[in-house]
Amino acid sequence: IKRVADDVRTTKELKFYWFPRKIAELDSCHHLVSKFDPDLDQDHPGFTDSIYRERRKMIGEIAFRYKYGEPIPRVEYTEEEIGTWKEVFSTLRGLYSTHACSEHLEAFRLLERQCGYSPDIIPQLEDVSRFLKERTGFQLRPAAGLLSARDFLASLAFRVFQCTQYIRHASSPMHSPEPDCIHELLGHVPMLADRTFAQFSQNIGLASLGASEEDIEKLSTLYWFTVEFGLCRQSDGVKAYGAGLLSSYGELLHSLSDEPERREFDPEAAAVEPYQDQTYQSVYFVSESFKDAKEKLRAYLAGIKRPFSVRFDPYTNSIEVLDHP
Ligand code: NLE
Ligand code: FE2
Repeated sequence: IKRVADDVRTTKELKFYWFPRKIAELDSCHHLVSKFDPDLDQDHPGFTDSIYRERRKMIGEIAFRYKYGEPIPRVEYTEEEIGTWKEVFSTLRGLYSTHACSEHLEAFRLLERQCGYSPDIIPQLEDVSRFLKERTGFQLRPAAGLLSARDFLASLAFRVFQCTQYIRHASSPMHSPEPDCIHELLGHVPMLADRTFAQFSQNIGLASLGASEEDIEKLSTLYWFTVEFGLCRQSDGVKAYGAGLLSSYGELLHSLSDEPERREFDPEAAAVEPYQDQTYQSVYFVSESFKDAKEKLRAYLAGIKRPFSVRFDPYTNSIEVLDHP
């Protein structure tokens, strides 16, 4: 205890990054990364499609205007958009029984029964958010695109998941380098309905608050190789739990084929492993179980230095800062 107190004193003058302490302050955590913007990225499948770009702008506006506490506005999806959803939903649904982890399968069945998941309708974020809130306390808020890692991770600390609402371009349904509602609804949402996984996600978020740039980079890489592209061992073999796999027919097959390398999950290694955000990963990390992953993560996070510590107060949805200089 003494050593900790000394550490705090020596770092007293350290400045740290602003972070939200109240859930409503997530209203200012929506900085976008322009990497995959269809207006700016020539390789985006929607770059030459002005109708698609207009649509993205319109749906993005919902996110920019959104304030915490409001119901998430519903989007009336077009026939073409529903067509894309249907194609991906039907193809992936068939693959889940052999490729998805049991937690995902179980939540997916619930979503079909209670939340209208089906090939014919794109579920609305507001309905899904209510469903999740009852299961694990997670809730959704709309995001206009790929967010900065700092903003995105900060929301996880509050059990808020920032969700895109537009859909991928119709020309590339089986893999998208950027998030879209297919990725969120088929990949992330079922996993966020699992208690252990929800805690795992929140813990990464809590560790990110006020962290150095270097630690944010490590945490988002760790997030990448677990929440996005993680595999886990189950009684009937290695299965996918990463949302980036569960929303991409192409990569889900690839991840469990003989092609990529699979390594035991080790947070120290996963936090610095180079990753691939344009196409399939060449390396995946395999966890023994969520419980095991959560424990390993906890040990790793305890080693990150910050001049203060944080605690989430679920009664007020706010962050308490302890040992503050
Ligand atoms: N590759 C995923 C998909 O096609 O759904 C999206 C990954 C977003 C990080
Ligand atoms: Fe994602």
